[in-house]
Amino acid sequence: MSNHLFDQLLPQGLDESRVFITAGQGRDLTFGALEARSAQMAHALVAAGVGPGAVVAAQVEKSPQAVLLMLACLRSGAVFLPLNTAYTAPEIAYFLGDARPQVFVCDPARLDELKPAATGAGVAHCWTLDAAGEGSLTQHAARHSPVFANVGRGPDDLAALLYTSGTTGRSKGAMLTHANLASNAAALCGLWRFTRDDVLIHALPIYHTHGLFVAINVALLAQARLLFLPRFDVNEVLALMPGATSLMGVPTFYTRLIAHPGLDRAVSARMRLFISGSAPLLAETHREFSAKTGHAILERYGMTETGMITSNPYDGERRPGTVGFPLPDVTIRITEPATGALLAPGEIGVVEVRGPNVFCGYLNMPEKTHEEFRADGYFITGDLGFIDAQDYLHIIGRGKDLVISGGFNVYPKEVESEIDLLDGVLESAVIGLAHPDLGEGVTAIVVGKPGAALKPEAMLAALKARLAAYKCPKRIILVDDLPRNSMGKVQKNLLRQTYAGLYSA
Ligand code: MCA
Ligand code: AMP
Repeated sequence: MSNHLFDQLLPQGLDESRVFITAGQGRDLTFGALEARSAQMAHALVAAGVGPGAVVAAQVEKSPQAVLLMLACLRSGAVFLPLNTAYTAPEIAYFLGDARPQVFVCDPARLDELKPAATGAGVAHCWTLDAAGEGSLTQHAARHSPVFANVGRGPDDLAALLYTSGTTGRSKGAMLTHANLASNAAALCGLWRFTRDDVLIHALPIYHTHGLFVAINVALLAQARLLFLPRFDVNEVLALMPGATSLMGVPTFYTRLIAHPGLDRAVSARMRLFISGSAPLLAETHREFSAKTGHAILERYGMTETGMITSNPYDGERRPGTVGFPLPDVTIRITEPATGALLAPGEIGVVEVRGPNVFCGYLNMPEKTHEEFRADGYFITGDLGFIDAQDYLHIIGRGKDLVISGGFNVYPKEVESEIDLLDGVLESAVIGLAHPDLGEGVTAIVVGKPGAALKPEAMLAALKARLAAYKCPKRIILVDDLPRNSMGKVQKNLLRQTYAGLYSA
């Protein structure tokens, strides 16, 4: 039966002996193995009661087997829910409770800690998978046939569920269809000219759109090869560069590469494409990289809810400080945030997007979904920008209260809610401040209750038990009160000005 996304990613008749993922120490995965072993995993999922539309959640380290799990979900008709490995047990409990998966796969080292959350959410099977690709998932799969008749799935069926943080503090599960993912992968593969000759350095995590759907799906479509690194390590990336053709990364990858003495024209001579996204790439970083390597970084812009929206051109000028043009089939417009009225070129407003890439709603949140779409189907991104005279989109800020740290989104409200629960805290304001490595550093400004002796280190330790490490403030600043406007609203702009140079010292 036809399975919309899988049939495009892994069409029949592929050269089975070609290597798709190189992960070191005999852990390469060929296209043949991809087909056979994802079939075994799909059987295991079906045997565990996974039917069309069932959710399979995974909080696992990066490995080729984690990619097999994503493919097995597609094949069995399931909805794949990848979860950031930094999430704590309380965070996991929320996601499982909201998504109600049939199967949850986690790292064996965290099984005891996370099992109560899974049981509480009514998860039928809790399996394991470690960084080496071992665990009960692999054991279950090994018992099954390497041939699997894919469950039929059409373009509008759900393929994945990805949580994005919410401005109100509650994360929202963005529901992505087969067509959303297939159309975006095809557009990017063409636009960025990926072919069988490409070797992509893959140093991103695989639980977000960037590392999962942009990097892996584009490489699959092109039948290119991935060099899998467990995480970004500047020395390892430089060591792989002479044998590679492309890199996808967040701006922090590029600032760290620029700061390394090993980055030069010689090491990057065989590379044809450096792509950046997930957070703003400073024009200065673009220019410095170009000066050291001769390569113009190609910046693109996207969101979990939409996949990629715009990209600088492959040929043509890759203009620093801009995110380029809409992808084929995607349309964007700039509107007045409050009214939705269309703005003229050059005017700053909120970016809206429509196209086959745009998700179909937030799980269990029909009202939130309704609020974020215009009546004519445009999705309101919450990013502020303008379109210049040559049609390049510039993102100049965010209408939403959001901090992007090293490419990870942090919603201040979520962090403030946890800080406010700590003993002795009266109130808090969380802001993002310019950070030389992470782009923005999460910073908490905290007011104590009268007489309370707050200790930032102890506060941080308590926060780390509740919040993923990347969401925890890099600095906590204690103050007597927060600046407020006449309406009583905390003036975060003033706080951002006051502490602007905090991380540059
Ligand atoms: C790690 N830490 C961080 C971050 N990463 N803190 C703040 N922000 C971060 N991004 C914490 C660690 O837990 C650790 O805390 C401490 O900082 C030191 O970590 P370090 O060794 O410097 O971190 P790293 O392992 O080198 O990671 C930095 C990184 C990584 C390479 C920038 O965060 C990364 O790979 N980011 C990519 C994110 C990404 O894929 N975003 C795409 C999503 P402690 O010492 O307390 O334990 S957005 C998306 O998909 C949209 C659609 C799009 O447009 O792409
Ligand atoms: P996420 O919710 O993780 O999907 O993050 C999406 C957000 O990342 C967007 O709404 C933007 O604010 C930001 N983003 C992604 N790419 C870029 C970029 N190239 N420049 C500026 N912001 C970006």
